[in-house]
Amino acid sequence: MKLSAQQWLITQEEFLISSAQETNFTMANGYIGIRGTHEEMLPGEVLGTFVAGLYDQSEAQVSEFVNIPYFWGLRIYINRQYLDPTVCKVLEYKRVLDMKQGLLYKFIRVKDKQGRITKIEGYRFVSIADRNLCPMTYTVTPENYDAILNIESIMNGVVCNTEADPKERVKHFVISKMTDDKDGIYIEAATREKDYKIGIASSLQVLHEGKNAGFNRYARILGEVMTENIEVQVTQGSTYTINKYTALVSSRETAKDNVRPKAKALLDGSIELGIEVLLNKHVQALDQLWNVTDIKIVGDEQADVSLRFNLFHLMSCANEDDERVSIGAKGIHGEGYKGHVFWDTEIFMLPFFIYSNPKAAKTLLMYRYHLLDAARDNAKKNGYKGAQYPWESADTGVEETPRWGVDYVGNPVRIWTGDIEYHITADIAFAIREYIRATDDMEFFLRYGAEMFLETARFWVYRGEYNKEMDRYEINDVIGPDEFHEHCNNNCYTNYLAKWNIERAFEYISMMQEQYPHEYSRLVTKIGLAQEELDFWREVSQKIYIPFNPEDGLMEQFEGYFKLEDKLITEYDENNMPVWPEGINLARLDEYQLLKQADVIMLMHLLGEEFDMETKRINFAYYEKRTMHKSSLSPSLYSLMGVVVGDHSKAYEYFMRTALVDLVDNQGNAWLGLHSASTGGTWQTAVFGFGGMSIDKEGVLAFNPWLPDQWQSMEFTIAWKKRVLGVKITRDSVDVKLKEGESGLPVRLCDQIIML
Ligand code: IFM
Repeated sequence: MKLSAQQWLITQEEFLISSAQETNFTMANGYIGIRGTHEEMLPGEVLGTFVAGLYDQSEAQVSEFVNIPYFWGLRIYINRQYLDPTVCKVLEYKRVLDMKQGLLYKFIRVKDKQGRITKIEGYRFVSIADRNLCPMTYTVTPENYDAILNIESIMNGVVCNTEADPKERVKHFVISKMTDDKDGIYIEAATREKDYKIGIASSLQVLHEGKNAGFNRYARILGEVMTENIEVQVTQGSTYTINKYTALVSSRETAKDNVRPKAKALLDGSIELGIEVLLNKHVQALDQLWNVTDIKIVGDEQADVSLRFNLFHLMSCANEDDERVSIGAKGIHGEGYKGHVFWDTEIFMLPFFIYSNPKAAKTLLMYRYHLLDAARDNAKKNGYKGAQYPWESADTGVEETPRWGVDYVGNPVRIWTGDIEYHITADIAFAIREYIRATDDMEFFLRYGAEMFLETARFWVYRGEYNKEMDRYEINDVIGPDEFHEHCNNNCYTNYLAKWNIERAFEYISMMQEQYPHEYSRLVTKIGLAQEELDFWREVSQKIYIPFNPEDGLMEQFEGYFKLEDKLITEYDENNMPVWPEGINLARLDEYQLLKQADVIMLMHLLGEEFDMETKRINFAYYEKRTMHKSSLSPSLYSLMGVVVGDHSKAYEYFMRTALVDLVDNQGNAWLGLHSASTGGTWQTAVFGFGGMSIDKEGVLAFNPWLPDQWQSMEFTIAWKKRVLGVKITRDSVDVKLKEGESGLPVRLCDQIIML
């Protein structure tokens, strides 16, 4: 294996234990995610292995992503003495995330206390081609000694969730089986609440010049740890290969009693193929994704590589073959937010998939469709009709937001988002429309999308409260995207999208009545929607109150917002993040106009065509000075809206802040997992912001780019209405080519329409 060219690599040169780096070096394939800890399981490292969609509650407040047994353990002993890299002198060290090949490479030369120098080099990956397989291979060279090496492969069940917090710590599984199959070992865990079975079969080989060189193989059961050991007589200067094959299967995808046979069969099959073939298959599958995903920026290496890093991890989160999972706020890269799915997926990540891998986008929307009944139950439980999607979602679709957390100063605090952050319901409707607009996938729309769209619209109709005095419908006691302010009335973003959801539902209804009468009547029968009810919908949609002052052009984030104490941001820290203005009481953030994250500006991005440029400019200028970007969902929005309104001054800075959020850990919480919304925000900033890509009023794909000073060009690929387009933007040109699909497609380049 040869490492790829520099623009594909993220390199760690220094031997250190960094939990942020563990996130950055996570290997994931949409099915499994394994954090980038070292194989030796070093002190201070927190092991993290997750299976998408595998949640369990046990003693936790709510269902959470189960941190399953860690199986990438590997230690080397020289004459039975552990070669501990934290005790040895590290002579050379490098770990490299090779994004082109989707692997984590390691090179280390260490000298132990006896002066013995050992070189270890190799890589590990989780296969995109065969999602259950997680192979690793290392070569070991004793540079100045002969010895017997003991190679110990470890499967470690001594892991739990929220390890660092004694109160929240939970062990979600018991080890239910451990067997030594003579040619490998097997452990099986069973989750304690839901009884999911997780079977892991693993096998170790030690080779010299392609031939088996190991002797004295034995397995050990050590409580919740199981090891497989092989000894090998090594001679100075010779190189030995350690292959560790692993197959993981869970009862999410097969019958419980088939978990073990399936894991074993997959393991045997992978050994037969060998590591190189497995790697080739994986790289080929990845290549196909990169062909439609990669973005090349010429003139700015840091932007180029860090953008690619975001794309790599975002695409590693999706499994286009599993409609029962979505992507959590922290990817499959950590325990943060308990693996839950938020609006982050539909609003921040989904556009990337819509325009690069529509099949994966559809799968993500199908996750919501499969949980539509749960959303209906949720609405009903809260006294409404229609479908109310949970703010935090896991596998069943019930509301999973924990009720308690801690605030910025460490005080216990009631979390209200699960009760009143309603906008996610409209966000999902918005995402459905975005998918349809870009793909024309009417089959999806008629079978699934329309039902979700109408049921979400229906929710808003009943969530509205009629204010007789003002003759308007209000949506009170909510949290909008900016979570510093809770229990707000008439949050502009929420109300606007609620109205939009109902109005677009009417458009879809007319379209279906005209073009798909049969499907329409099937749908209204299924959801029990009568014409009289639609009259009520119409009345509500026309009267939903939107807090907007036409005199100064400002949208008021929520009723009463402008009366709050006004503190402006004037200082920025070394990461260019806003510093709290002086005199702020962090326990009373609701008393100020300061925002946690984009709110009105978010709305103007999503529904760009509904606002004129002047309104966008006025609101951008107002809210930018008050946004603290305490959520990683925020900077990308200000970057791309900065470009839209022609305030380029900070567009690049905000872009880099977003692109580097995990790489330089500028929010200080990368250890919790990938900032997956921000990865999508990075893509959106590049394509919608700098690339200026939008859909114009006639539904034509349009490009009106602006490139940061140092960028000479940017190239990307777009999936659009069953075609694939290649886009190249230079400082003075935009070129769009049809790469695949039918010709005769109109595209707008700045003010000119061309036909592809
Ligand atoms: O969905 C976000 C929210 O907007 C801000 N707090 C974190 C959530 C998960 O990323």
